[in-house]
Amino acid sequence: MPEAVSYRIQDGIAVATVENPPVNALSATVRAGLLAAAERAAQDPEAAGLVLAGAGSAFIAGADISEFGKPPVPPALAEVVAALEACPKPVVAAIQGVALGGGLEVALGCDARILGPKAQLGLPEVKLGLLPGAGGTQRTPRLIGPAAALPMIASGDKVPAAKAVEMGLADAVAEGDLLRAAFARVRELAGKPLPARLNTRTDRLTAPGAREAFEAAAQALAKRAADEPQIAAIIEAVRNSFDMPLEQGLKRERELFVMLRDDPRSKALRHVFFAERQAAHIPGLPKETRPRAVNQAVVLGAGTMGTGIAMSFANAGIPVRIIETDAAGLERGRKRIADTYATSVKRGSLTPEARDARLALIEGAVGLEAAAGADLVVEAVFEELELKKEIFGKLDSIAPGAVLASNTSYLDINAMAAATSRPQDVLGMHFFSPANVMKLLEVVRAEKTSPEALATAVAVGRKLAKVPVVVGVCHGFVGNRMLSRRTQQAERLLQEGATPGQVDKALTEFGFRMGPFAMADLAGLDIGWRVRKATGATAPVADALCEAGRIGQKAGRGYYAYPEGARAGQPDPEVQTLIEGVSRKLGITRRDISQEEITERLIYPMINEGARILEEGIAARPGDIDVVWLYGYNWPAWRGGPMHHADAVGLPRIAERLAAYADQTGDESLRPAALLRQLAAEGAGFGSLKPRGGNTTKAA
Ligand code: TC6
Repeated sequence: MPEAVSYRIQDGIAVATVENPPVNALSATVRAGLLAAAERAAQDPEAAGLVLAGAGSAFIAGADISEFGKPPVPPALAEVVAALEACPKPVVAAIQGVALGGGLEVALGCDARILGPKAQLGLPEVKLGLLPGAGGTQRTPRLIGPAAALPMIASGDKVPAAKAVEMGLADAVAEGDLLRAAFARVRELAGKPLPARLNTRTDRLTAPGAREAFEAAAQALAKRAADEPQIAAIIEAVRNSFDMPLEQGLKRERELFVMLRDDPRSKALRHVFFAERQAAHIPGLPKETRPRAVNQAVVLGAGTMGTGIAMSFANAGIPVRIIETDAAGLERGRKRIADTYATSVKRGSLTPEARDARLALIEGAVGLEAAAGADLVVEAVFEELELKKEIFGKLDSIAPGAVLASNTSYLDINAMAAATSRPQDVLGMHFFSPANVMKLLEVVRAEKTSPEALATAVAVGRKLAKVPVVVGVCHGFVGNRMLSRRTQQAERLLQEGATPGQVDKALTEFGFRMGPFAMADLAGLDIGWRVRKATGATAPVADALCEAGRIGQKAGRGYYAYPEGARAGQPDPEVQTLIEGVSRKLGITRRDISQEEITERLIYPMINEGARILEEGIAARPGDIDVVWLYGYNWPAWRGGPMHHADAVGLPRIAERLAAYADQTGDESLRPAALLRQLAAEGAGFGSLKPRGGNTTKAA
């Protein structure tokens, strides 16, 4: 028998244990092992029944996602489940950890599911753009009823042990030893006629009101079903449990699974799953590196970012001190925090007790001296390099031993590090606004940052429930550097003939929740204006809007008009006149611009900048760039991130379009980057690149 599943007899019962670290995914050898165990137990005179168990912390986390898209290797999972269901002896799943996807489908082939207290059951396939493909859509409704099965499958959320028993998804939570409890269940069932298994049960389907309740649940998903193919497929498959015998229902489920699996949207979501996990594997980090403990954090600055960052620490249970230069600034920060938590309590997402516990972890202080005793300092003061250098110079001695991080969005971390006597302790921790909500954390590794400091920032980021991505020093790092290319093109498209509405529509139809101009109105145009004035940069349309007092929603007018009470902007003829004036002044003849051109001119220059970022080693992998865009800028997950999208479109096309736009507009920044041209010529994609920066180590 393949060793990924061991088989032994204990107390007259066969125990098959899945041992395929890290999460006992159902690779081909595990499937073969389970099938063999079911067949062996059926014949084994010493076995009164069979218990399935998982070694380590997971029962079975599901299919091995990395196998999807490769030629299938028998046995299929459906065959394994059918063999369990055909076993003439009782079969019990002893579930101590996660039983997800195919892992739960295996357990549904058993007579009973006995749980450990930490067990979690779920069918998360929907999050990968799939539906359960080994009977989950047919057996779950037969076990808990279609009206309960549908939302469970459509949400993909994990169900904790006690709730699983309450729903009827599992039989009991073991008191004491799980294996003993599973054995007891086998003995209860052994030697008598076995209760009906899910392949023959129909009582849940024929119960009075079952169909009506199911249709109501399906109706509640109508909007999602229109947008997400897997939701429509899940509804269809679960509905089939009423209308088709099991065999036929399973066949249709399989067809739907294959259709979804081969859809580029599911491929993109699977890419996201692995890209997010790959980001934790950091190049050049020695294996023995251990993060430092962070028991006290300090945040400098009680502005929007500082308070958001402080809340992130408190939300994760880490004591945090916010420092301001004066009492009034501190008070404004306190109010901002109190208001944010009050809104959460009002919405019901936070209990008053949890709010009080969080507030108790946040203290305020005036003056930099209060940074003494910190294990980690996150600086979030004004974006002025000289000010930051001065602060870092002082922190050096005020907070000895602390990791010193800057939340700067653009500025040179190497220069800040050079202002201290211990540059190895300095790095960037770039949060995204609102910092207590957004999941992205760019961890900026400066020239002299030590592995230990880097590991500390990554570990803290994880504790804060962020997705940390390690990037190098450059203006704007990964996310904002690419964003600036899009912003530049959005402005130019207006000058050349597009309207703000057309530009925004191109991006919302691409899948973003908001276009660049609606976003700019929401964030306020004045900040960028101030930066441009300070650096001598110009954006003629944006500048003209600001000069006319149109600084965004807060002024009731920006790229759009916001008449009293309107949340969504409305096109404003005054803006059109103003843009046309700018075009005239610049000597540009306005033209009609197709939506295709608008989309390509917004997206392809970002990809081009991503290629430069990879060339320079600022990001180690294209997947890291994708993760930055997914969690920092709400890139639509089903498009997998900009670099995955580029591979899906094909690099030759992108290189060719960029060259054509560079010729057409004379804008040399659009010229395809060397790496993009090279990969396009080789017929390769970004996905074929090896990580930069040496061997990787998974951050602890
Ligand atoms: C399905 O079952 C369909 C069946 C139908 C068939 C016809 N496959 O997340 P972590 C790796 S669809 C391959 O960091 P955690 C992961 O890449 C599947 N690899 O740990 C990482 O590798 P690394 C339905 C997998 O403790 C390592 O394991 N199931 C898989 O925070 C640790 O992962 C799911 O969608 C996999 N299925 O969370 C479940 N799962 O060390 C997906 C994990 O090289 N998995 N890996 O970086 C999860 O939700 C979580 O991984 C977890 C563990 C809750 C199992």
